[in-house]
Amino acid sequence: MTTPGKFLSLEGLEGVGKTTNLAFIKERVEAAGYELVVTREPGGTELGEALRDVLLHSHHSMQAETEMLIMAASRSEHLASVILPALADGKWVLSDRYLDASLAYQGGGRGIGVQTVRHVHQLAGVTRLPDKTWLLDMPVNVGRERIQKRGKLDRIETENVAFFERCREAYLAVATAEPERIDVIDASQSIAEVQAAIDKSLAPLLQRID
Ligand code: T5A
Repeated sequence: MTTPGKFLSLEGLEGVGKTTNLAFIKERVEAAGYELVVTREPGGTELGEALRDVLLHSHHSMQAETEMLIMAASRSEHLASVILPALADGKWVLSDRYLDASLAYQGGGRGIGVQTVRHVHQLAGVTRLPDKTWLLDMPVNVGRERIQKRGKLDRIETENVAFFERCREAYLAVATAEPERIDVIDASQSIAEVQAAIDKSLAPLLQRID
């Protein structure tokens, strides 16, 4: 029987370094002999990538609830058609954002409430949580400075500082409620320090028992 793989996710506000650290984690997991599927949200499937375009790059105005439901629809598809099959096949999965992003952005930022967002995801069949999540955390203004250097902002990135403060607060509250799953990492440190912290909590997961 195939041993199921592990499900990992990276979370945090804009510019905290999620993309920067994906390659590092991939290299570590593969060096330990596991196959890793790297994916992202919103997105991760053909339908999800189309929904990502609507969410981030379209000029449709949308209610907070509409945004949440599209995120949940994209995630439901992603979980059922990419994440769960890969895990069942013994592969590991690393997702650049997952459910916690909706708890933070739609639950906290948009003010829908974390419990309501969780409930909607249960209805959408999103019942699998990651085995390990790294929440890269740092003051809102530091991340904003990093992404502003990059140029054009997407629909959500143009929100104001108060919105991102609410997202950060919700992320930290979820991490406090689930300390076993979520490791909060100070993302204002150097890249090497951030990666050393990730490595420390990844190492025990990589130990083979077979
Ligand atoms: N969203 C998403 C929701 O509202 N609800 C949801 O459910 C989901 C899933 C998605 C957007 O959708 C929202 C949240 C977002 O607004 P995204 O594609 O995930 O967006 O993109 P962003 O979060 O915007 O990703 P970014 O590319 O902006 O940020 P990253 O990936 O965290 O940062 P990264 O790695 O690109 O780094 C940014 C810059 O900082 C430097 C890097 O070199 C780079 O230049 N950097 C550092 N510099 C100094 N020290 C460090 N430690 C550094 N780490 C990185």
